[in-house]
Amino acid sequence: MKAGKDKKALREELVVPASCPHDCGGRCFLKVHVSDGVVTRMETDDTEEPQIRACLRGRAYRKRLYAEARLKFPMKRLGKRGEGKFQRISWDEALDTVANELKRVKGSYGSGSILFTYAQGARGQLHTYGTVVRLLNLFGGYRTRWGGMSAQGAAYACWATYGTLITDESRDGLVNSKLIVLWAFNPAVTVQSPNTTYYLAKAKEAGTRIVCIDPAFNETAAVFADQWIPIRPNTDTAMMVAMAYVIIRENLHDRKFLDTYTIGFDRFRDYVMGGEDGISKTPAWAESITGVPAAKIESLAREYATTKPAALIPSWAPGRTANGEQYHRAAMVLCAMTGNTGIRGGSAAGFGRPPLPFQKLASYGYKAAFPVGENPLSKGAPPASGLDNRPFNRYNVHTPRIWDAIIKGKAGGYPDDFKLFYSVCADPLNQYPNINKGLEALRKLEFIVVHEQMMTPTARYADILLPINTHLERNDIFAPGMPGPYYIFSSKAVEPLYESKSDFEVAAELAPRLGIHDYNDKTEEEWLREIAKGKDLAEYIDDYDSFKSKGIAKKNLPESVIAFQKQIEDPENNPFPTPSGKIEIYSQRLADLNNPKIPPIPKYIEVWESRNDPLSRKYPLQLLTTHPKGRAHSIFYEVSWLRKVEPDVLKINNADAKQRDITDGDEVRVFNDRGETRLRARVTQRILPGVVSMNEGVWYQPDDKGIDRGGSPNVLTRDEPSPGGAFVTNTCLVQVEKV
Ligand SMILES: Nc1nc2c(c(=O)[nH]1)N[C@H]1C(S)=C(S)[C@@H](COP(=O)(O)OP(=O)(O)OC[C@H]3O[C@@H](n4cnc5c(=O)[nH]c(N)nc54)[C@H](O)[C@@H]3O)O[C@H]1N2
Ligand SMILES: Nc1nc2c(c(=O)[nH]1)N[C@H]1C(S)=C(S)[C@@H](COP(=O)(O)OP(=O)(O)OC[C@H]3O[C@@H](n4cnc5c(=O)[nH]c(N)nc54)[C@H](O)[C@@H]3O)O[C@H]1N2
Ligand SMILES: [Mo]
Repeated sequence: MKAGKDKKALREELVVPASCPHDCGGRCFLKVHVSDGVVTRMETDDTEEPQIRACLRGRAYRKRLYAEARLKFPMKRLGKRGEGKFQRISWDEALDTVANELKRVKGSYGSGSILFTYAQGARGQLHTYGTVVRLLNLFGGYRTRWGGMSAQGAAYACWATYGTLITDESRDGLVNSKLIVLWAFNPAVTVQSPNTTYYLAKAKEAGTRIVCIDPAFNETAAVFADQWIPIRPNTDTAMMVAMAYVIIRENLHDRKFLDTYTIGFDRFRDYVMGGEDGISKTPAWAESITGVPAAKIESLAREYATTKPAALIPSWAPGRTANGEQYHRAAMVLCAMTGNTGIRGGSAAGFGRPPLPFQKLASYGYKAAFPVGENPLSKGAPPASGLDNRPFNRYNVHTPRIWDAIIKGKAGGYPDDFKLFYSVCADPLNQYPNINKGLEALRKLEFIVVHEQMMTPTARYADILLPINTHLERNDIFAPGMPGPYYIFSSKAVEPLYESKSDFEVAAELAPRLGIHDYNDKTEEEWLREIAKGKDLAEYIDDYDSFKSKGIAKKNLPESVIAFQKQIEDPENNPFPTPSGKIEIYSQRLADLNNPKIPPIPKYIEVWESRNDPLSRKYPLQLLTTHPKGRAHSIFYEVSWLRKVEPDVLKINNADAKQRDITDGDEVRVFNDRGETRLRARVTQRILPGVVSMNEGVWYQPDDKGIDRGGSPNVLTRDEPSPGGAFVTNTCLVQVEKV
């Protein structure tokens, strides 16, 4: 405490509203207690239900704010890339170096040799990677990545089937469902839309039956499920197709719905019943693929077709597999076959977005209100919703191929030879598949600049490392991560720590060094006032000042909002936004691609690295990498409290462990031809034999032999997209041995 001041006055607490800005499907309300310029504790929403209640991550934020891993000063690299040796420099030196390198690389090789990677580390309306995008657009452009890491499979399937990503009902609708099928969906941990578990609890109280389908007996299954159906990873489409078989055979499908709202059901039926390829997709057929007993598939199919309304909610995780889009397409067809699309308490099994403000985005990805301008190098690129991915690759790099693109450049068919790597709000080395290839790529570049809050695995590879402040050190407006009816004003609680600045300030200070004089003409406060008046926000925010002091602008919806409600109630006047105006069970646009891996109707297609792959003799276990309870990806890894709540372990079934002489708590090596990591085993019956699972987002921590000692799964995963463009981090064969 500073001398000379009144102790009592200093202890007087300030409580400011805030949120948590990271890449999580939540976005909750926090009350930050500040004493003498220091955050002392955090609380959350304690008003009437439905609250916007923060989880353990948000409530541990004080530990992130003051984490040891925080970057304190601008730094330049000493020693080799990745060695982690840095020297403190001044902001002037850091910004001059970045500006000079940008100018040098642009001058020598052209703007296309600047590769900008970003992610959703900060999802404000003002403070995001977009602040740097604006700068680089004004500077003449850059190449970047295309394709979402989370759900490109789901997005692709939605565009093909529905023509939009706004496909679902708000979560409050769950209380109207008579049956809820959570397909690989674990909202007790993996937050997707605020309050999902609150409404699941309400539904359960009302007597709704809840079924969970997952190779793991996950936390949601443990708390909510009446039935857990374990399934072999990456085989979900086979089970769905067999459910369709039962429904058709027993004549339980809703013909009127199919006739009115869909096209191509006949073609799908032909495939399912065996007319197309001579194979009837019976429950017995599916049992041999999925490991789910035929009788269970039959009874779930019957129950799903005869209980109305029923909500089949597929998560994105099985979409992050080598043929992930088929799983999403098949789920959508089941919804249509049972007439559950666009009705209260039903589900369209879509992307997960209801028609709520701000989330009314047609595109996939996060878009802040802050204007970023146009990238001159992306002029003429097709709209994100295109189903032919080839044209995208002429402009930018498919996200999982970034490392390959840096290594091979134009000679490998990529749009440029990349020289300068610019990373903002992202941890690509850690989060993209195939870390070992990533290391090779990062070593090859001429210059790497990283804007970061923490010393992450990517940050360790920077040549210039710029310390960015957290949202508690600046003001911003937040929308829910996945839709919900509210906005949050997140206030600056403390002054920026150490020498940190926001990405926005950094971009604004780089601008004149790059000869750009129209980057910004407003203060943070002026921007936020303007943003609050913008489209969608103004529906919620009447008065900026009271929003700012209360911290929340929320609507209590009288009833759930439902995508496609109009299409269902009045189909004559409301076509679906597809070429045919119908739900496209058969998609001519997919047929035109002529790619057997993306057929025009959903089909079960075996993945590479499946249990039947010859590679499985060497690497017999299927690895899943799930989203952690204590983190948003790698964010919060720096908070040791949270690592204690949920240690990062390898979940392995007792039978597989016994074969390998592994007991609970043993250190194990998990490996394949791409890499190796070591961590502790959790021997458990909560995972199917033949399957192992670990958390994504653990910081990569190589020892001097290059073996990861953290338990970071992306040393194992393959950097190849699915045919529709998804990350495939849930398709991966490994072997496990006791160390
Ligand atoms: N094996 C495997 N890999 C996966 C996944 C998986 O399931 N399995 N999931 C994938 C998915 S769905 C996703 S979305 C990606 C996530 O990939 P990323 O978004 O790259 O991962 P994060 O860990 O969220 O990294 C965000 C970084 O932004 C930083 N940050 C936070 N706020 C700010 C800020 O204001 N400014 C700046 N400059 N930086 C900030 C954080 O410190 C953090 O290091 O990972 C993908 N990778
Ligand atoms: N706590 C927390 N919440 C988050 C995030 C986070 O990092 N932490 N990240 C957010 C982001 S960016 C995203 S994209 C979403 C991701 O949300 P999801 O895609 O739902 O991701 P996961 O948690 O990886 O997986 C959910 C379940 O899928 C199962 N699963 C994996 N593969 C298969 C399969 O082939 N078949 C079946 N049937 N099940 C399978 C896993 O066992 C797991 O129980 O979560 C968001 N919410
Ligand atoms: Mo994600």
